[in-house]
Amino acid sequence: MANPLKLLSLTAVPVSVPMRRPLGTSAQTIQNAPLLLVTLETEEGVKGFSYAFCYLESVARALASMIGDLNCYLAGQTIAPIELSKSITRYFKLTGLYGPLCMIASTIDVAAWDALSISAGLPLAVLLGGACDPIPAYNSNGLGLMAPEIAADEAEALLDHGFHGVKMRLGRPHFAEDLTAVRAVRKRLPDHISLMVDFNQALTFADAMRLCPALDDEGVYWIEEPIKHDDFGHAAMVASATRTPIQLGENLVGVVPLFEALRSNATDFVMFDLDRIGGVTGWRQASGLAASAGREVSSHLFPEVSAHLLSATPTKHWLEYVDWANPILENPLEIVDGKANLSQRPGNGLSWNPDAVARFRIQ
Ligand code: SMN
Ligand code: MG
Repeated sequence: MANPLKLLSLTAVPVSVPMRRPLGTSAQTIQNAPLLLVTLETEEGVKGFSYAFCYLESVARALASMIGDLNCYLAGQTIAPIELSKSITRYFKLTGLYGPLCMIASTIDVAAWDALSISAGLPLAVLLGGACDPIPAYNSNGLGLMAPEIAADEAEALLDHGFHGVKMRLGRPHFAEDLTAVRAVRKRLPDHISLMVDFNQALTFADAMRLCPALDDEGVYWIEEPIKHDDFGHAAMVASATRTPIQLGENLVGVVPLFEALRSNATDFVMFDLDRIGGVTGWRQASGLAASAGREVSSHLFPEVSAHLLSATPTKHWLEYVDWANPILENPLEIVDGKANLSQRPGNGLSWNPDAVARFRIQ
């Protein structure tokens, strides 16, 4: 039978949700998560949900108004994500589909796949061919650029719920300070706990060639984004000079740069950001590329939906867990023994708590 779902409306509500543990990166400190909550309604009454993490409140506000315009443009179209994606690409042909605009396209795609899996009566992971088993997660809340002993205390606290990994941010003005913090955290964590570190692109190429190998004997599981995220040629040199695996991918927009990163051996592992890689549709294409290049795939943010996608990713690796959306979710993602329990309901498991949405709404 032909897919009967047709898009009736798209609505978006920007919210700013206080974070339990602020995130101090080398680029910016984030205290509140600005989220854009998107609801896609179909003529058949099925609703699909998704959210974008917008980094800035101003971006969440701006994207909400663009979703309003796209609502008029897409109304009446069949919920066929590949076709919807072509329509959205055409809509943004002259602006280019980059930066926050690609978040809009991805978020609509995620909501469309949610509606499809709800109408099929299947969890998203199952619809995509995954097993729906629990996914190993590392706790990526907090652990920003803080004093070494405070970081060690926070790292220990982040092991609640049985997490087997945590990620700390690096990129202080002097590497000696980063090293002291890494040593303090590593010393406090049991040996079997993986410690990821994330520079958020803070290093120059020349510094990375020196400083990444300097972390090789410090018990670090991966080194994330040491240099500018799209400098693949230099990243490949850093990766071959460093025994610790290099991780990058959160800033890759669509599959073309991923293909380039893989082809130039810029990274040992890859991570996909659901809202930059192109939603569920983009992730599926990207996971095929990663599998063909023999690279393990982790997720970046959006743990609720990314858990479904990892479940259906042949080379799945780690889920990045953050609790930032929990206050506005009716059913926050459950972590048991360090693994994320995928929602077994049809769809991706997202739905909004109306009281919380009203409370945190950006005016
Ligand atoms: C990050 C996530 C969200 C905002 C800023 C930085 C970070 C990560 O790079 O990988 O978690
Ligand atoms: Mg990162």
